[in-house]
Amino acid sequence: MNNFGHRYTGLIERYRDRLPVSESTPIISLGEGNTPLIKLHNLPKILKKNVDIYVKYEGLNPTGSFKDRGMTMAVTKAVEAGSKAIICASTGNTSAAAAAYAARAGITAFVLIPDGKIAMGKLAQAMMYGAITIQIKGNFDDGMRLVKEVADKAPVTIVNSINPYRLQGQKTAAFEIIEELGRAPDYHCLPVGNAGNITAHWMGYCESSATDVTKVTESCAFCEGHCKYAGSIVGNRPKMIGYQAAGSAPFIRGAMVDDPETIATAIRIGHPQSWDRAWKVMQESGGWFDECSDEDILVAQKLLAQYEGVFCEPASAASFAGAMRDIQSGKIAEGSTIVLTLTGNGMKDPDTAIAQCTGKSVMVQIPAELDAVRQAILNNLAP
Ligand code: AN7
Repeated sequence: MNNFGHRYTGLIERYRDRLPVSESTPIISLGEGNTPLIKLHNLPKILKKNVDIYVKYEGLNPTGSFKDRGMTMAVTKAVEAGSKAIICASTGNTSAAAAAYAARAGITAFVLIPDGKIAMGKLAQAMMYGAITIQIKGNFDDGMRLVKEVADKAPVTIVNSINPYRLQGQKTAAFEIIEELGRAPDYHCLPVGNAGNITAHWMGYCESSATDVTKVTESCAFCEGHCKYAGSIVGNRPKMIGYQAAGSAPFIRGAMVDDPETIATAIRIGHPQSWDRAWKVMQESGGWFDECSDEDILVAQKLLAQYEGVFCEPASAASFAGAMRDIQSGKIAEGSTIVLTLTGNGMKDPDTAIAQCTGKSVMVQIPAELDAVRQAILNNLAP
């Protein structure tokens, strides 16, 4: 069987039957979704634990983060409803995605970003895609409050994750994972900011397991509906684990945080919009929240890059930082299959990356002469 002539055209087309669109909905897509699920080969050996770890590399979406999954839906529905402008507050990735999908749709994007606290690549994206970029003297939470207030007073559609279509699009990542593994993983770890993504993944897993059960009970030739699974949702769903940066960890404190701080600027959020829903996810899935220090996050980011060739941004590395600790302590059991969502591409934040990689072994400066190059090679070959 070959796939000649089959062009992937994005997650709405692929999962049309599980998303709120109709035949006449004008789909705004950049071919998002269908991201690689990469099995880690080297790091599990270093951890000396018998676990299967897969990373869902969402940094390979069209604007470099998982936000594209939600934004294709949110902008599609905004355009369908006749909206001419969208607005969001953002720590950077939502604004990049909103700007790109608005450009694609021929509408205006307004993005509110925290002054000086967004990674350079994300700022470049918002500006280059042509969004009206509004820097506020405040943090993400201030921006979110303002966006909610202004949307009542101006003709703009909010495309933050309080827009329900965002989570609808984002749930498709869970569908892709189940299709590739043939089942849900035992654990699914994500970095948490507003907690929209962890909520969306849980929705996706629940919807999938419900359809699987219906299929089993309807098509099973043996039990005629009398087996132990009949009428119930079988538990092929993961425990969901949410990791926050220690300086921005309202779910760990059990209360909102007013002055969130972390090097992982994407998750520098103290007032999560999906607070209640994320607690429910933990209750239903049997998972947990935990926190990671900035230092652990940066170590995890570098390990993924240098041992597996996978470059994610700092916020994304929180999922690996936390998982490493929980695998080592045995809280995540040996023999488990674990999926980590790497939410954004490392190239979004070159400043943080380069700052970690100074030092002789990484950057060698020499004269432009053959002998000096030869010597640099000999000095730096692995033993
Ligand atoms: C790389 O762009 O909130 O828990 O405004 O960019 O669903 O909020 C970004 C969030 C994780 C957290 N990783 O996801 C924004 C924004 C990366 C992110 C998160 C974000 P949620």
